[in-house]
Amino acid sequence: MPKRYNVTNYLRKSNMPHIWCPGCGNGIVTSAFLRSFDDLKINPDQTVVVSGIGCSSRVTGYLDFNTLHTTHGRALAFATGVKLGNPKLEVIVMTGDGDLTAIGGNHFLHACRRNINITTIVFNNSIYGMTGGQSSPLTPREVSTRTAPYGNIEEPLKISELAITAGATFVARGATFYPLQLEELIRQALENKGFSLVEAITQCPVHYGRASKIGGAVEMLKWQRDNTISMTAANRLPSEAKKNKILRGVLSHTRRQEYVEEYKQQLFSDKQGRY
Ligand SMILES: Cc1ncc(C[n+]2csc(CCOP(=O)(O)OP(=O)(O)O)c2C)c(N)n1
Ligand code: SF4
Repeated sequence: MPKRYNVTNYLRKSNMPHIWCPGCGNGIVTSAFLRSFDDLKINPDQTVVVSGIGCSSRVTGYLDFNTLHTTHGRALAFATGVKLGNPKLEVIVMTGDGDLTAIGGNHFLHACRRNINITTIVFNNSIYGMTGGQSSPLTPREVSTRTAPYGNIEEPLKISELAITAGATFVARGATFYPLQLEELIRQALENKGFSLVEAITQCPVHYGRASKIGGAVEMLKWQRDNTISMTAANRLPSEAKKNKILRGVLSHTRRQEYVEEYKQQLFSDKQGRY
């Protein structure tokens, strides 16, 4: 018997209908998050979900937690303040690839470097959805967007690899074609005591589907099926068979001291770490 989740209990039904287009992957990422949250039995009243600006960042309007819908690129800056102000809170950032890596890129690097206990879920649709399909730092080369009509000539950031290099202690990549794996990755990220990033590859059929010429939502999901591979499967394959495939799974899980803990110790070392 499949497990039943109370996902709809966490939604602000008064804010429905949502603004997301038919076929958009944002709902799949959101429900994967809610299932893992429900499974871990985290107290929603002790949880703060923070977002920036973008289609994906509208998620905070739909979640019945303590939510902060902040300014473009600044979700991690606000979240850092919340976590330092009250370290007992579970702090989660939900953000778009543009929000996190373009205008918010600097905050992202420093949150990874500090290893602050915040779980960040980035909806990676490889484009700016909300503003009409401009290139984001994650848009692949050659894709023609509103800001690169002759094709993107910039090398895309490898966001998960960047997070690992910058010091995040849990980094994973999932995709909306594989919602159960995505749920499991988010669960592990929420359990990690330190900075966690889950890169969720998701589809924006309206802008990226057209720009990339992949097509509509169904074709975009099939693209994920054909172009991504789980780490477990990849480990069994010869290198030629997994060439050019995007890896899904836990890419890195390390341990080191969490920022707020160390900050507390330094501040209150004479008072046994009372905060
Ligand atoms: C300071 C500032 N600059 C630019 C914008 C315009 N803007 C709003 S959303 C957005 C991009 C959103 O893209 P992304 O974060 O990838 O989210 P998506 O809409 O694709 O989910 C931009 C540039 C803004 N709101 N504020
Ligand atoms: S524009 Fe794209 S990202 Fe935004 S809601 Fe529509 S499909 Fe989703």
